[in-house]
Order: sequence, then structure tokens, then C-alpha cells
Amino acid sequence: MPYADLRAFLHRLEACGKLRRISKPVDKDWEIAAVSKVAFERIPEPQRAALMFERVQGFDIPVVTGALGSSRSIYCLVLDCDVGDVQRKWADAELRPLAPKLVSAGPAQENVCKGDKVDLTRLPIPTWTVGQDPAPYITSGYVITADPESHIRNVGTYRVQLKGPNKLGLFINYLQGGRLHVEKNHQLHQPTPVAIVIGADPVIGLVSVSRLPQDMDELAVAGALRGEPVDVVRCRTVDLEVPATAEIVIEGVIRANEFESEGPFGEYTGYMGPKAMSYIVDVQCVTHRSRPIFQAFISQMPPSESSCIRSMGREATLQKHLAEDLGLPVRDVHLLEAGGAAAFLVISMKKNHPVQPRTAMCGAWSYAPQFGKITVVVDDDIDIRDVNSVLWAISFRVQPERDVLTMPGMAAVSLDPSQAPPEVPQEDISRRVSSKLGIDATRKHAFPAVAAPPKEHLDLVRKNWQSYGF
Ligand SMILES: Cc1cc2nc3c(=O)[nH]c(=O)nc-3n(C[C@H](O)[C@H](O)[C@H](O)COP(=O)(O)O)c2cc1C
Ligand SMILES: [Mn+2]
Repeated sequence: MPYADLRAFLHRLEACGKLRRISKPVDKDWEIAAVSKVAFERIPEPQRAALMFERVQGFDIPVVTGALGSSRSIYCLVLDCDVGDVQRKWADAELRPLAPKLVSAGPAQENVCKGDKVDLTRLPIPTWTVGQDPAPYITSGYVITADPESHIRNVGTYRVQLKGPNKLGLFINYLQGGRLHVEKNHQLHQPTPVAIVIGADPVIGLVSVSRLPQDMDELAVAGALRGEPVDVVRCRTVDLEVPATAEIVIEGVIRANEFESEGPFGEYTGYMGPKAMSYIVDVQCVTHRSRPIFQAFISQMPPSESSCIRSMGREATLQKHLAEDLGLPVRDVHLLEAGGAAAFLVISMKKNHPVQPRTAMCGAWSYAPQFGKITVVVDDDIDIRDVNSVLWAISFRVQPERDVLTMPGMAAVSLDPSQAPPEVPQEDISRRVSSKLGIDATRKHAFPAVAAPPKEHLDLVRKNWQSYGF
């Protein structure tokens, strides 16, 4: 049974012991960020839970963080599958998307505030990097736009700065789906209708943070992932549709060809992302459920919820591309969380031709140009989720002159602070171009046997482990 909404999923998390309710009153302007961060650092990954801040001082709306990706097992609960099935689930959903179903009414519009009644300061939007972010930020908006020509919808999560009771700043980086829609409208000197969804069936959150082909409707992929179409309702003031069971929906328009300073913002790289000249959203309507829940993603320094949810979905779609579309003998792909699930990519393969490692690198770089600034290819005996194992392969299966390549003039990892100092504007072209490093750490010839006690001896000792006094 798919989750009907965010609430149904939170109930499931609670039943699995993966929702922690915090009843102590908290200040949204520093405490939610700090408690979420300490929870991330104190609680080992397998035991991490979503955090429900029930009493946010000055607001009657609770805030939930870590609901979709404070651990891999929570991510798997969203998809309702085992870790080993995540990639298959994504691949199937992309092959057989299921279009959303338009319904005439939904709880997302139980309450409607239009025009003068709109007041975004009544939402408990947290401040994250206190003293550095200029304002509160919505970190888990599912930003919906439509292509002005094809009308194909895009859903993407982009940072949203609170600028006033009915004004937001929206940062959509280059190469992103939503940005293409805005740029097409800019060419025509028209504003871009936008709907920002906060809190919905968690599967919608996962497609929102995942890069899918531009002609693919993320809500249709969400439908396939959940096994039933997503019910959508028409927005009240813009020509868009939103999930019918969303908690909160902000409707507005992105001004045509107007930009305003937005940021800096504490980013997924673990550094402050520079100020940018970003889009301006004039908000004309807010709809919400009765007793809505405000959801936020935990980002900043990896590992974070942001790096967890990005890595799992990105790995799945990249694996499918390399193995199924290109037919390469790729076994596993991993975007290290230390690299914000973007900068550092490792691919394992059962190579049967010496050019395949480089083919895999090029395949990854062309499919996802901003990822894998450092890309390492290893043989399939290496567990690429074990950093030590990867570094072992790099140490002893690589001859730098023969096996390392750099490729200039490639796309940059977004917001990579090694590109340029903070004073260089975000829009500067130098921030978009980067070189790539490829390391072929597969064996190029027969290798000596691995030096370890014979397997039968190790198995015997493992069996009798306690007899050695451990
Ligand atoms: C917490 C979080 C915050 C994000 N913030 C931004 C952002 O501000 N701008 C941006 O371009 N991408 C941001 N992303 C990445 C996009 O969500 C991701 O690239 C996604 O694929 C975008 O959807 P699209 O491919 O349909 O454009 C963020 C992701 C997460 C998980
Ligand atoms: Mn997209």
C-alpha cells in the first residue's frame, strides 16, 4: 500500500521506532538546525530517526526533519523495499512511469489564503546557518513548474529564501530542470507560474531531489515508485497541479527577467554557498491542510539527510544508465557522502575489455555532467561502500602515468568552493567549468594472490570466535 501522504509515512516511521517526538519548546531560528545536527552526529546511522518538533515557539505548526533520509533504512521505508532492491525500483519506475490522476478536491486545499491574507511569516521556516544565512530557508520545497512549450512538468528541490510575507528568493542552479522552464519564459518575457509543495507522500520528495530525464514528469515516476498514480488537484491561482494530499502549497509567479540577491546559504558541500542573483517569487496564494506539518531537509556539512537522499537515488539512475543503456558490466556505483553525493564517484565493474573503465567514466560524465569530479573505477572484488577497500585499490592497482587522466572543460560540481573564491559571483562562468579526474584502479594484468590466511582457516576461527576469549 503506498503512503497516502506525509502523515501516513510518519505513522509508519513511528511504528518502526524511527520517529522521535521532541515536546520541549524549540526556537525555529537556531534550535531546530542545531538539534538536528547533533542528532546526526550523536546517533549512529542505523538508529537515526526522523525528528518531530512538536512545539515550535510562536507557531502552532510542528516541524519534522530527517523524515526521508536520516538513514538508508528510512530511505528504504519510503520506497518500501530492501536496500538491495533500491536500484531496480528506480530503474523500473523510469521505464514505466505512471501519470498522475487529476481529482476535483483534496485536503491540500482545506484552507486557502489568497492575496492580502498571504503571510509566509506564519510558517515555521527554520534558520539553518545562524549568523551566516541572511534569512530562514525552505529546504524541502518540491518546486513545480511546467515547460511553456511542451507543458511537461518538472519537480525539483531548490533552496527558497524567505524575503517577506509574500515574497521568496529561489536559487535554481544551471542545468537544472526548473531553470530551463524559467529561462524559456525569460526568452518570451513572461513570468513563470510556480507551486512550492511542502510535505507530501515521501516518494515525491525522493523524485524531487533526483535528476531525471528532462522529458520525464517526476510525478509520473513517483506514481510508478508508489505503484499507484499520485492524485493531483489544480492550483487555485496558477495553471499547475499539485499533490492532493500535500501539507502546504505556496502558489506564485517567478518574475520575468528580474533577479535579486539571494544567499549566502550553508550548503551541502559543508561550506557556505555564495550569494547569487536569483529568481524572485511573488506569492499569491497559500493552501494547506488543517493542522499542517512543516517538513524540512537537513543539509549543510555531509553526511546529512541531503547527502543520503541524493546518493541513493542518483546511484540508482546512474547504475541503470551505465549497465542497461550502455551495456557495461557495471556492478555498483557509489557517490561518497563525503563528496556531498556529487563530487566523488566510485564505479565497480567486472571488466572484460581494457577500455571499459574509461568508457564507464565517460558514460557517467555525460549522463550526469556535474557529478564525479573525481571518478574511480575498480574491479568487482572491491566493496565500493568501504572506503578502505577503495583506497587499497587506488594504492596498488594504479600506475599514475598510465591510469590517471584529467579532462579539462567539463561541468563543475555545483557550488564546489574549490572553483573560485567567495567574492566571485555565483553566475560567473568560471564556476560552471571544471576539470575531472579519472582513476582506473582496475587490475591491468594478472595479479599475485591476495595475502591472507586461507579461507577455511578464517571460517574455522569465525565459527569458534568466542573460544578465543572475545
Ligand atoms: C536539501 C536539498 C537542497 C537542494 N538545493 C538546491 C538548490 O538550492 N538549487 C539547486 O539547483 N539544486 C538544489 N538541490 C539539488 C536538486 O534538488 C537536484 O539536483 C534535483 O535533481 C533537481 O531536480 P531537477 O533535476 O528536476 O532540476 C538540492 C537538493 C537537496 C536534497
Ligand atoms: Mn527534473
